[in-house]
Amino acid sequence: MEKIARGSLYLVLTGACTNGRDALDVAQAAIAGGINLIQMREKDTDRNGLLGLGKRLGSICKKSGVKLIINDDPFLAGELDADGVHMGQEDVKICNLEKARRILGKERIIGISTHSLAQFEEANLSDVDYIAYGPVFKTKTKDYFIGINHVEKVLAMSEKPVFFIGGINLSNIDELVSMGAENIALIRGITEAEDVTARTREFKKRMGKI
Ligand code: 3NM
Repeated sequence: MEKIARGSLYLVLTGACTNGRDALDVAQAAIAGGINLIQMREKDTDRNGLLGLGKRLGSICKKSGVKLIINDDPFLAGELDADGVHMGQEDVKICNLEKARRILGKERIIGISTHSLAQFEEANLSDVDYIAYGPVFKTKTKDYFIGINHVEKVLAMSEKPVFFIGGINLSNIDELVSMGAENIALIRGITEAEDVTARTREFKKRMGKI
């Protein structure tokens, strides 16, 4: 089976962006709506906190066949027996991809963020299982965005599944899908929805997956 199914919707879960709701409840609701992967992305939580949250998220995800990806830290991903790790451009300076692969083995997922064509080209040649490309739209998480001009180029050259990320919502997803985007990753488009399950389902529908 492919590590990343075509047409995957990827929730990057950050507790600070849930409008005060429990991150686990939001995860559960997204799972009910058909989310395919969840990333635990908590930049301000200490390791013990991450271990606790990661265990609880892992158990929810396992029950429903959703993949759990841990942000930044392959050691933590291994310790949690998660499905994989997501590495940022800064993370790979601390732990390079070869080392991450040695820690996690070839069955687990390694994904990487890219923010330019040059970074994408480099990632495309490396041992990763998916490439995230963005921010494609304006997002509160980053102070810049790279736009959608190169979306088709990136898709044409890619050897791996590509997740587009950054500011994706119901008003702009159709444009991405019409350009050929198959996989989408997002935070607020899902975590800030009043009805997380319905919103997740709507994204899947727009992606042609319902
Ligand atoms: N990474 P939202 S954009 C976590 O471009 C993250 O690498 C990005 O949140 C990248 O869907 C981003 O709320 C934020 O814009 C995604």
